[in-house]
Amino acid sequence: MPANLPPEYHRIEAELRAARTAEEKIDIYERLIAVIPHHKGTDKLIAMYRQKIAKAREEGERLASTAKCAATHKIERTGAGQVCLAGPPNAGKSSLVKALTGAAVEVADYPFTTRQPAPFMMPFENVKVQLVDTPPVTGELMETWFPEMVKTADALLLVADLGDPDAAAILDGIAGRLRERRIELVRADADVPPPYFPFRKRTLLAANKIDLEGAPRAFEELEALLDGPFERLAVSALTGRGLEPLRRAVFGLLRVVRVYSKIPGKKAEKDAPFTLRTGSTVMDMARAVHKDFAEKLQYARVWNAASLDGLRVNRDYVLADEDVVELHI
Ligand SMILES: Nc1nc2c(ncn2[C@@H]2O[C@H](COP(=O)(O)OP(=O)(O)OP(=O)(O)O)[C@@H](O)[C@H]2O)c(=O)[nH]1
Ligand SMILES: [Mg+2]
Repeated sequence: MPANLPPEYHRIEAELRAARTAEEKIDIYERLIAVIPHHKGTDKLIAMYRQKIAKAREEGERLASTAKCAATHKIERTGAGQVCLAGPPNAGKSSLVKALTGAAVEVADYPFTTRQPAPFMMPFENVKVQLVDTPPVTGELMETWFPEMVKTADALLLVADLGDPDAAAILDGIAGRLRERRIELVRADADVPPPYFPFRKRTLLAANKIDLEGAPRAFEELEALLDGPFERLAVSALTGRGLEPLRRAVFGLLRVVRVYSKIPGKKAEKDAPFTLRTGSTVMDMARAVHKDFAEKLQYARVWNAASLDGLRVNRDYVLADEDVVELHI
């Protein structure tokens, strides 16, 4: 047991004895990780709690799936990344998903139209981003599975209703409720380390219904009132205004680069990029292509629109969006 654990650690640890459900245990493990000072001597302890969280989640999911509800709330990530929507009833979440993906999403002028989370694929240039449409949430109304879904998504798209004079208060309520679950909403360009606690979620705000009379003014007011540090875009699912910048910004939330693999003597396949986390190196790309490449990689050549024309680089070279890479083994 490493030394220098603060007194809160022992207080929180004592709560474990009374914890019954997987969710209670996860909550305690998360709080323990939050108070453990992070340094070399505590790595193992933190890793142990992470493992316990994973186990408790599995246990929780097993139990919940027998109750047949949680299984429908877990959505497997596909495409370049997963972005979860969040917003109050009738804000236009499903309308935005429908407009951005072209899918047949149910939309109606009464609240609680969407009952279950559901994934849809949004094309952006040559990649697809998974958008998860969700049932409405507010500070008062948020089922327990919702924060868990936000935690596992790559990023969050908050949707505000510019037709609602209380839009700012409602968004603050949502952010507050998520904060209670240790989810902190941060800017799209914020650094998000591995899931230390609290969870940091890159967030974008789509202020919808900018077509309504008085909405531009409501948008300005929202800007002035809102607490969150995230970027805001005024959009209309109805008229399409602002949707292309929104599409690009949603892709930007993922913080990935698209890189193209090229075979010597041939052209790059631009319609099938690899999507890698921003900051990935040539070696990370080799791993994504095939394990043989990762083991035998000697060097790579890189082309890009900006300046490189077949430059020879080593494995640590950090790739930029749209780099063309020829791996040599
Ligand atoms: N004027 C205007 N109306 C919109 C816009 N987007 C959505 N709406 C309308 O707002 C209503 C609610 O839209 P939905 O997309 O179902 O809203 P939602 O947020 O998914 O609602 P829930 O599923 O109940 O949470 C519908 O009547 C839409 O036609 C918009 O940009 N402008
Ligand atoms: Mg909906």
